[in-house]
Amino acid sequence: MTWNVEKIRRDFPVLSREVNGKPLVYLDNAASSQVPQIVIDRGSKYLEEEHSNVHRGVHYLSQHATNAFEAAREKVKRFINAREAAECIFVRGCTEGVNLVAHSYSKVFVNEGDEILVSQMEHHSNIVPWQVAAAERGARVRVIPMNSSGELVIEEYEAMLNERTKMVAVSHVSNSLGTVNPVKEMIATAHKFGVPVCVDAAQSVPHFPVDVQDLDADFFVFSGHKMFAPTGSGVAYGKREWLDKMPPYQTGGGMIRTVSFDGTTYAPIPEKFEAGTPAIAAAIGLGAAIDYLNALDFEAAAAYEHELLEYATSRLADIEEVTIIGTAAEKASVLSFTIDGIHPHDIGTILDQQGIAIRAGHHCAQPVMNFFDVPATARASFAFYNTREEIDKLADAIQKVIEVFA
Ligand code: 7TS
Repeated sequence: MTWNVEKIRRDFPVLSREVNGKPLVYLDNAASSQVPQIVIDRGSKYLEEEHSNVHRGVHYLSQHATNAFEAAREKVKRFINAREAAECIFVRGCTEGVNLVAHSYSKVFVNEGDEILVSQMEHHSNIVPWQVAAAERGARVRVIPMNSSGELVIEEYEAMLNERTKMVAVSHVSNSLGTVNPVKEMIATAHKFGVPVCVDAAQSVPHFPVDVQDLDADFFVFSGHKMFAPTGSGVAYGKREWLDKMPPYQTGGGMIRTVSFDGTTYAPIPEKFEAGTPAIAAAIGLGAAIDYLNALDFEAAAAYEHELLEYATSRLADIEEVTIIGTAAEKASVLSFTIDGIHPHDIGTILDQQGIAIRAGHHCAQPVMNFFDVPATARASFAFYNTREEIDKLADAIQKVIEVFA
């Protein structure tokens, strides 16, 4: 293993702090990942030396800010291998991105009696916008089922596609189960029916390299703050052939070509979908995070992280009282579990006393909790800066939780 995790950890200042008198063990990366020093420095530099509005001024700072903002878009384009930077819309995060796609797409392409497919393991962010958009258009949302391992039932998915289907919305990686869905194959099947696919990539882009052209994704949406960038950054990628036909999601300054009281014409993409002053510092920070990932061996990072997940899975599987929720053959980063007779919130609280940060709750995936008939799970989620020692601490702390409640 060539991955030098101790060296990598030094890039992330927060990882050396203590919490509750113990060294921080940060295992809540699916909620938000930590930020490396070079991303922090890039944000500070913008605020100290370059801050100005974009796309407006002729003055030096504004041009500089515009260049930095558009350079970040180019970095996003290369990172996901989009055909053109204009297909990469800056949004506040995955939630705003899905709302943009759901509402704007549905206004043109979804009509009475149509169907939108979402999977049973989606985050609420990839369910509710589709429910609302479908209701507005007289369409209905249908659910692609999963099995007891937390894998989508692909035969049933294929049987659900028909001439009424107008969209498939599916996560690349489930935030509550860790399942890696076969989105490339699912997209190919949807395309046989002429149906576009919106991939919720919030939990894939931080964990392995992605390629929207190889996947042939129609839309591909993610947040910056789960991929080592600041909050307020995110991307809604869409193929130009769709985005050109979709109406603006929000309107106002920055997205127009001409405005008069007789009517308004819109700017081309990406501006058409970027009304108002964008989160400039956050977008530049996302660009810096991409630089950081590009400078790593991201494939090696993914392999290391996968090994961590397997190690953690085996450590927890050895504890009799623990039940792992989500046992798909293909998984990334996420380990959800329950302990007989102990509420996940109590697990989370006791672990926090040991300096161990995990998430306890429904993870914005209540349909998943209902499916497994649990109110909530405890969830450890990993990044390439976590270590086997941290997983040992997690396993030991879980033993302690069981002893306390015995
Ligand atoms: N989609 C998935 C798969 C997610 O995991 C999340 C956030 C979102 C969408 C929404 O992203 P946001 O940045 O717009 O909030 N998931 C989590 C989580 O698992 N714990 O906290 C947030």
